[in-house]
Amino acid sequence: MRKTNQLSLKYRVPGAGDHVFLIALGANLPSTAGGPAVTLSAALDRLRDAGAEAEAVSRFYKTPCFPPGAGPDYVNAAAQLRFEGGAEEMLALLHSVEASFGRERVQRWGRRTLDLDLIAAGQAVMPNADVQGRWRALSPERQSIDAPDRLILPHPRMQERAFVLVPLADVAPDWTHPVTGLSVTQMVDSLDAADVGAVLPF
Ligand code: A4P
Ligand code: MG
Repeated sequence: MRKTNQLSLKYRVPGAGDHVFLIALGANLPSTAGGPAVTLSAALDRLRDAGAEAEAVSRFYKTPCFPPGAGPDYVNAAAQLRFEGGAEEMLALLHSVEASFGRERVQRWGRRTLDLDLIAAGQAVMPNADVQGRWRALSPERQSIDAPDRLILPHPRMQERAFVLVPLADVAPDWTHPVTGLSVTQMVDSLDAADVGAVLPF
């Protein structure tokens, strides 16, 4: 019985209970608001004003640019937001806030005034476990070339990024990935120690 419940929880479609969203924030260029850290704070204010209030915000971190040499160091953070809408609406709001701080999508993984990624919507898996798994398994060579044209949840690169997971561990250490079953703390522990050590409080 217990097993059945766990399975149905694991792959259920997003629904009314998925109003808790985890997001990652990053910037490595100044915006109209100011330097990257000022931009991240201003973006959280903008999200609150639009109805997506942060229930928890991580410390801000200085992180080396990935891929190495592609630009200046980033400031990264994570937040848990409460928003009375669906995941697609949440992503649209994140994109509109990015645009309002001057984000231009010129080059994938390029420099940016503000990047807001939707990491998770509760335990939702989108569009389904099969497609999420294919994006998660993408080879490193394809990762910088292929970008999804639809919302993928959890964010398919989250488990390999110290600049996402270390801040996320401040706000949701016990959140578990609905497909792999790993907690944020376990995902941090499975990263290269040097990558984790390079994520420093700002
Ligand atoms: N998309 C699909 N699912 C999602 C989701 N869960 N969250 C779509 C956000 N977007 C999602 O995203 C590319 C496409 O994925 C969009 O059409 C979106 O609708 P994007 O934001 O336009 O492109 P991106 O930000 O360049 O790509 P992505 O996949 O978000 O890359 P990352 O992993 O965010 O990498 N180095 C440091 N130190 N710190 C950083 O924050 N960030 C990046 C960007 C590279 N290097 C970095 C950092
Ligand atoms: Mg992004």
